Amino acid sequence: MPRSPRIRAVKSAKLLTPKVARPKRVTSNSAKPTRAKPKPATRKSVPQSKLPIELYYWPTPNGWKISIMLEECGLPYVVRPVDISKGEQFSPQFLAISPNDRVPAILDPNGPGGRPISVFESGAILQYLGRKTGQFYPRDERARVAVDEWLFWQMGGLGPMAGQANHFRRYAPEKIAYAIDRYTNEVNRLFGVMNTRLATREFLAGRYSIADMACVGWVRLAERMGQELAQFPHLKRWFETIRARPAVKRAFAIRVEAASAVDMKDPNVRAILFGQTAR
Ligand SMILES: N[C@@H](CCC(=O)N[C@@H](CS)C(=O)NCC(=O)O)C(=O)O
Repeated sequence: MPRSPRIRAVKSAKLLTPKVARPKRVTSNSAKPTRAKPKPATRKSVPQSKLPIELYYWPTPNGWKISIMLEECGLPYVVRPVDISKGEQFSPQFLAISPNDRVPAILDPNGPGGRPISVFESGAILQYLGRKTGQFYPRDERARVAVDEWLFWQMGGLGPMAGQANHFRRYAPEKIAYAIDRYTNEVNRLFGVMNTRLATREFLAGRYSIADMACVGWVRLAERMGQELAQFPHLKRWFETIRARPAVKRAFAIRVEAASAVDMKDPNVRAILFGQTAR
């Protein structure tokens, strides 16, 4: 029997309303660390180390990267849905931890030095969790460079190109052939690059790593980007191997009810998601 995902709550659409005591101070990477005075333990207070990581999440390929990593590492976490169709990504509380108004982000109550830390950008989160746990992100420099190469390849190439292919194929009000062909072809080229790489190794950087976790969600949605996995036999084998992992199954099984109810034809939703300019 597959274990259920290691999460405490998935239904709450209320942003930043943790069920556990919230840490007093969040130290972001850019902020100067502040030494918090140790508080005398009371019966009601929850020790920092026992607090789960908060995952600010929406069920998309970028969100899956992090739920997969948390599941793979067996880290306790709580899902905080951020309803991007309602504009919750622009709330001041969320912007304080994710200034790019995008999910995913995490808040780790037990960060470096035992103090809370928030992290945004899925690649940075994967690297942080890899360093924190010593898992799926090798310490050996040569092995780490290989993981970084494929992680950055995903962040700068596969993710953005697949995102645009999806947009122009499914959401653009006019079917612009040039844009559809441009991004569909680019995703096809990138799938080909992965397929060639995977012809000679089991995973992108040799061993299963955060680089594979970064890519798998985009391959899962291949059809939406106009791709046929049968064209890429090594990529298909890789995808099926990863999809069969119990942790990945648990991550993909997380349901956020509000997300299933989003109507992408709703003019309000479209204005929020597709009408963004500088604020
Ligand atoms: N580079 C960012 C991209 C994150 C991103 O694009 N997230 C999307 C969901 S997949 C989002 O938050 N969209 C909200 C919006 O478009 O307003 C990362 O990898 O974390």
